[in-house]
Amino acid sequence: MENNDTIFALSSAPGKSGVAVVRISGNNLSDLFKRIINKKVFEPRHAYFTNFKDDNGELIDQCVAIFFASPNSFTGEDIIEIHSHGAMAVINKIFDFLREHKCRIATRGEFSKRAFYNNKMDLTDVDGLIALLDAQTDKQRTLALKSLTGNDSKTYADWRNQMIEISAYAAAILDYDSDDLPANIDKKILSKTKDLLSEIKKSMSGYRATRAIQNGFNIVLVGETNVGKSSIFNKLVGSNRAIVSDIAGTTRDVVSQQIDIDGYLVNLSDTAGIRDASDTIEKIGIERTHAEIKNADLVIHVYNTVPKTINKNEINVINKSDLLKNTSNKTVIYTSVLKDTGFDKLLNTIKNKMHELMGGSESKIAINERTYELLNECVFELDNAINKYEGNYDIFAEHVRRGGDAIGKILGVITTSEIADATFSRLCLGK
Ligand SMILES: Nc1nc2c(ncn2[C@@H]2O[C@H](COP(=O)(O)OP(=O)(O)OP(=O)(O)O)[C@@H](O)[C@H]2O)c(=O)[nH]1
Ligand SMILES: [Mg+2]
Repeated sequence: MENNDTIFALSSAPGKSGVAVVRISGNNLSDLFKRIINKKVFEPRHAYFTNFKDDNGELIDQCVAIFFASPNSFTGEDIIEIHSHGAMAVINKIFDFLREHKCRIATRGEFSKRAFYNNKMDLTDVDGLIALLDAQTDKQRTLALKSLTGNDSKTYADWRNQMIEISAYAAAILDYDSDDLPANIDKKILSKTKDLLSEIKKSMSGYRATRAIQNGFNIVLVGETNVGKSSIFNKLVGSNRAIVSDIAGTTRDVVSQQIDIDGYLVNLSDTAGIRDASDTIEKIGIERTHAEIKNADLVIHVYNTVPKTINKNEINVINKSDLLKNTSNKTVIYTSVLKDTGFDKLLNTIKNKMHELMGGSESKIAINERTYELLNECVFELDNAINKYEGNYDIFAEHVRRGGDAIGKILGVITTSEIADATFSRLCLGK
């Protein structure tokens, strides 16, 4: 623990609201609680209505206050929650009162940091909490909750325990008589390590899916000028966000908007139409289109007639189908912004493509940049154990042990203060 200060923060959103929640955490807060509710005795986890007064006897607000006794609280310390009216004037007055009672304002993520140091959460739980607070779509919410409720911690702890066991057996091969060890222990630990390595690698393949859920799928509309990319973009985002005109080369910059498709966050981008442009600005726009394509998870290629060659990795849309007599090609999707046709089919195809990109199933664990790096470290060590030990079980044991340490860092069981600090600073105030 860094210090024993009593800390407080506004845990609800700042600004005017119906109810505001101020949270206080520290050791032995019962006297402070008695003072707030103006009672000599109380029970934890009961809601007390109080005419909350400052030290001059002036009413601050009519509030509800709850006491959570250590260790059964979010931080593991005593916690007081004050539910007041959500006016800044009230909140400021409560803050003044708390400052006068030797409390200080919490730093970003300080509540969670205390929960971590009091073993209430491990770092993957904190990662889950950060992701949940950032969640905009339903898929983000469910993925974050899986991680927050300890699902990932169990998987990591299991992997780590297996590595500790394997490493202990490997070290024992040198120190003990083979009669004292389980039969074929050398073969067993090798095959166990291989199984573990493939399981970890498999889980890592879900990183793309997890990242797409967390940061959004990048879907980009491309095609020649004037085919109706901006019109389709506007149709999909549901507003006239991009300029539409019959002048070829209307869109010059990338226009992006976030939308929710089937619970997935999508970053949809409209781009400058591709042609042999002579105009300098249009040329830059076309360069940007190519950059967007590189960064895209999915490309929607818009045409006005069926092209000779079709790229199967893209969704091929033939727009302005109202002007066509023949709309029978099965490998493309015909749309008309003018007649408002074909968009159900287009949306369904986008949904199916997204599911396909996710590999059918979403990852067992929620992986972020921090955990991905450490998983890579683990894979590197297990790879080395298997391929470089050359009969030396001390080397084998050491690599597997390091692999286990990498997982320990994911959980925060093995931690440096930099890792913890970097994680907590991503939280908001009051968490
Ligand atoms: N008939 C018909 N016209 C359409 C349709 N969709 C778009 N248009 C018209 O086609 C013209 C070009 O549309 P935009 O959406 O600006 O085309 P764009 O591909 O974004 O063009 P650039 O930005 O220049 O690359 C406009 O006049 C639209 O009204 C359609 O489905 N049918
Ligand atoms: Mg356009």
